[in-house]
Amino acid sequence: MKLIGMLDSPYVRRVAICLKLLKLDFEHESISVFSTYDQFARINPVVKAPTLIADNGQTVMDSTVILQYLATLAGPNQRLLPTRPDAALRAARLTGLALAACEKSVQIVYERNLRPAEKQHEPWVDRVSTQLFAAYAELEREFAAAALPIEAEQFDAADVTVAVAWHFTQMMLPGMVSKTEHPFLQSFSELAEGLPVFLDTPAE
Ligand SMILES: N[C@@H](CCC(=O)N[C@@H](CS)C(=O)NCC(=O)O)C(=O)O
Repeated sequence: MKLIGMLDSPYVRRVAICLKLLKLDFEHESISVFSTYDQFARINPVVKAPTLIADNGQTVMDSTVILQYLATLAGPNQRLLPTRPDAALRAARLTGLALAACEKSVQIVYERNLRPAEKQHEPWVDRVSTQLFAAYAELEREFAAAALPIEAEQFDAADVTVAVAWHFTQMMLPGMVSKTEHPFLQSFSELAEGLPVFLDTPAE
């Protein structure tokens, strides 16, 4: 199995960390959807990171879809995607919020880095920023209200995704989402980023 994509993508990083938590063997090829577009296109013509090349050679994209497939390889007792309805609902809610935060962060980064200055559209950036702040405000409320995992073994894919999302936004848009106004997210992120599996899968 091969994971294609750069770890500075939160989507690639969440899959890489989950692969390790599931103890599944995989190779990682750090290919960029931008600087090595043609090389990426030869693997997946849609050029989306992450792309997983399964053992039979078929390619699969979209981090959530990839994680659903990986959970089946890990067996019914895997705990990355909870199956109990209350735990699954909470994981779905956290994952949706964290992925929205990733998407809004990526949209701001693309607007700032890919568009020429004269073509930037501030009302769009304002709208996306408001959505980004709302996603993190909701996540902070969720995290304030529940016990958080401490050991890597306690992390499910939703926990990984929240930690990766927060780190990504702080890395790509420093100062945009206040750390002091999100103390639960910030301390959860510090804990997660200090775990061996996160240190072994660096975003930078
Ligand atoms: N919903 C997708 C989003 C993946 C995504 O947008 N990845 C970015 C890299 S961070 C990408 O492939 N960008 C190139 C493009 O969209 O053309 C997922 O969860 O995997």
